[in-house]
Amino acid sequence: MHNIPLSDKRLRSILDKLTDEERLNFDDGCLLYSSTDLIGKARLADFVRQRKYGKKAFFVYNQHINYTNVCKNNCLFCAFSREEDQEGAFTLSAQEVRVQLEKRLGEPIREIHVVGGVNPSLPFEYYLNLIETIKSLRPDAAVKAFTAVEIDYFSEIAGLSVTETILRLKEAGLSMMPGGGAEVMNDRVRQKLFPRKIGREKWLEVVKTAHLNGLTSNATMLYGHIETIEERVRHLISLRELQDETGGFSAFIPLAFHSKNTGLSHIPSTTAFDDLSNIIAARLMLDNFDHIKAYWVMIGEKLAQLALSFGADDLDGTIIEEKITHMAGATSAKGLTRDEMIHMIKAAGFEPIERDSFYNQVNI
Ligand code: V47
Ligand code: SF4
Repeated sequence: MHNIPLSDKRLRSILDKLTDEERLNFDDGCLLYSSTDLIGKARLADFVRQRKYGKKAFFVYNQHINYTNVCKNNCLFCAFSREEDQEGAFTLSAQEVRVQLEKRLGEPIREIHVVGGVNPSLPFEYYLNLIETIKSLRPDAAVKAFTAVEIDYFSEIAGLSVTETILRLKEAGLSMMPGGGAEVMNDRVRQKLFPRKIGREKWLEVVKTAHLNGLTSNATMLYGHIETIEERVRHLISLRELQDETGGFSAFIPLAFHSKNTGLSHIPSTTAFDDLSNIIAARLMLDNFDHIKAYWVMIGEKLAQLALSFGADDLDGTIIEEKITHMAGATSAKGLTRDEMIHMIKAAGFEPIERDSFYNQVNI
């Protein structure tokens, strides 16, 4: 281990800490982003990745349902949302969700990933009914639904505490929460990009409540817009601190900003260097997170495959019909087959492990 070649000598102190399994600090995090010794820092991330999983790489057979794109939050970085009366606005009825699920009933789907906008016209019962409908058609799949943003909103319209709201959703069949809506947990960034959406304290509080009530969740960070390296590192440290308290996070997913059709369309695409540096920094800073996902929808299939050697251990899933990133100009496929995922993983020298939402291996 000590022989790992590092062109950037400043990475040596990080190597020493990793060897001793010592926690990295804020300055280490900043160095992991700013050092241009991409291969050196990748070796550090791969060392930790292999210590945990060897050559295993996970994926899930999943399906996405976006139930509405009507949203009152108007985040500047979003190409997905619409006003209620705007062209292209949609809200799926339970029957329409049923039809989407029925189209793929023959496939061994393990996870249904459900998210939508904050739609002022829907009552709390709509969401309970949505989960119940999915569960009735897919009793064996985990329903991974609603970000902290949505759950906070449900508690407001239902007149219930966040705990009660979560318990009602659990009773209806909710299994876990996806990691969206965190963006960059920082007031400066929030004021400029998503002033109407919940901020750091609320996001962390809702997620903590979910964890304390028996739900696991993921966490994300939207990078590549106006945030600084320091703001990214503080975001990671906030997640790490909550994970120390609850242990409820399952995976972290860095989300590469896509600017097309957004209020920030002048911002260029993220670079491969930055996409991979985000995977590396996440793997090394989030020492208490089991899984780091390379989300192929956002960084493309080819870079996601390489990310497996830069600290990632999971490629998310087959998906089908991704909308949020494609409306913002993503050029990746809208879905992949199981065979394509297996091929991507094997061709990179890794062992594909098909998993369920809780990282139990399932037989192929
Ligand atoms: O919350 C919105 C982000 C998120 C854009 O938990 C954008 O397993 C890029 O959270 N460019 C939704 N990103 C996606 C998400 C997710 C994806 C895959 C797996 C999991 C999981 C979670 O996408 C939103 C927002 O942060 N987003 N607009 C955009 N233009
Ligand atoms: Fe609404 Fe989410 Fe888009 Fe923000 S990112 S406008 S909360 S759908």
